Amino acid sequence: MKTVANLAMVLLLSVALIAGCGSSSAQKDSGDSGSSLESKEAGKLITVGFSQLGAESDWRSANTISMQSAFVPEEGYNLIYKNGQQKQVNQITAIRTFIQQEVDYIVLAPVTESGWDSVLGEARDAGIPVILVDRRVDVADKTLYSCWVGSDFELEGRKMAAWIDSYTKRIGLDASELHIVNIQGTIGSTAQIGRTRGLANAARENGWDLMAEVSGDFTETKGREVMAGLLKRFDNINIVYCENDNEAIGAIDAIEAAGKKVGSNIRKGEIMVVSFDGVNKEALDYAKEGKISCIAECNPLHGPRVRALVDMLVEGETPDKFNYVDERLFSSIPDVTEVKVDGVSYPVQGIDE
Ligand code: GYE
Repeated sequence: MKTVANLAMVLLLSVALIAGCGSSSAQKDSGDSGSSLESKEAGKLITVGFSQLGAESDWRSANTISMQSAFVPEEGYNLIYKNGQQKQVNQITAIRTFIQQEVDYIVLAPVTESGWDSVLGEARDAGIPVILVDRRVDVADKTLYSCWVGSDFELEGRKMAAWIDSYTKRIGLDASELHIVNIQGTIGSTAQIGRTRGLANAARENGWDLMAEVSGDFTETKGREVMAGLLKRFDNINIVYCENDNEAIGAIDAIEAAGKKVGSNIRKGEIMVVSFDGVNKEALDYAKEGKISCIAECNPLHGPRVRALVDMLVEGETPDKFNYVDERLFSSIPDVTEVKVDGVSYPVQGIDE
C-alpha cells in the first residue's frame, strides 16, 4: 500500500484556506516536475477531461478547487471540468464528450462504483487513459483504468469505531447501552461502502445496538431530514454516526430542533455526533464546541496528486495502481489520545493542532 499523503498533508481548517492553497500562485511555487516540459516548450497543453461527480458537500468543493488549481495553462494543462450533478448518466455523457474532444487524459471521480464497464471500454478503444480520483469503480477488467488515488474509507470507519469503543468504555458504558444510528452517504459510493462497513462490523463484534442505517446522500438537507425521521422512530438514540460533516451539521440542527442536547455526555442524556471529512469550517467549530465529538479526516486535496499521476503517464511510466492518502482523527475530548486498528496505533489530535 503506497502512501502519497505526505505530498500535501496540510489539512486545511477552512474553506478559505483551501481556496488560498489552491491559488495559481501556490501552484507556481510548487515547482515543476519537468514531466510536461516538452509539451510546454512546444506550446502544446495537455488536455485533461475531469468528470467530477457533483457539488454535494464542502469536501467536494475543496476537491474541485484543488483539481482546477493543479491543472492550469501556466503549468501546461488545459482542464475541461464537468459537474455530474450526482448522476452517473451525466458522468457517462461527460466521458463520451471527452472522447469526442480527443482529450489526452480522462480523470473520473465516480459517483457510485457500478456501471462503468462500457464507457471505460469506449475510452480505452479511443486510446485515452483514465485516472480515478476519490471513489472507485467496480469493473470486471481492472485494466480499464490506469490508477486511482484516494482514501481508505473502511479504515476511516474502523478508526472511528475504535474511537467510539474507547470513549464509551472510558465513560463506563456497556456495549449494549450504545444505541447507534448511521446516516450514510450516497449508497453505492466507495466512501459510503467503506464507512458503513467499518461501523457495521464493529457493531457486530462489540455487541452494539446499531438501530438504523439510512442514507443522507452526503448533504446537509438530507442529514437534517433523515435525523428528524430517526428521532421520531427511536427515543433512545445516543450516538449518531454521520458519514460526512455536512450530514452532521443537518443532523445537529434536527436534534436541537427536537429539544435534545448534542454532546459527548451520553450518561446525562446527550446525543453524541461523530463525522467524517474535517474540511467544513462550521463542522470544525462544532467540534471545538463539543457538538461533534470526533471527526475522521478525509483529505480532499487530490489535485497535485492526480497531476503527479498524469505526469508519470506522460513520461511513459507506470504509476502504482492504488495510491492511498494518510489521514488523522480529530477530537476536542482529551480522554482518548490514540486508537488501534489491526495493531496499528493512530493518534487522536486536538482540533487546533
Ligand atoms: O466524504 C463527502 C463527499 O467521496 C470522500 O464525498 C468523498 C465523500 C466525502 O460528498 O463529503
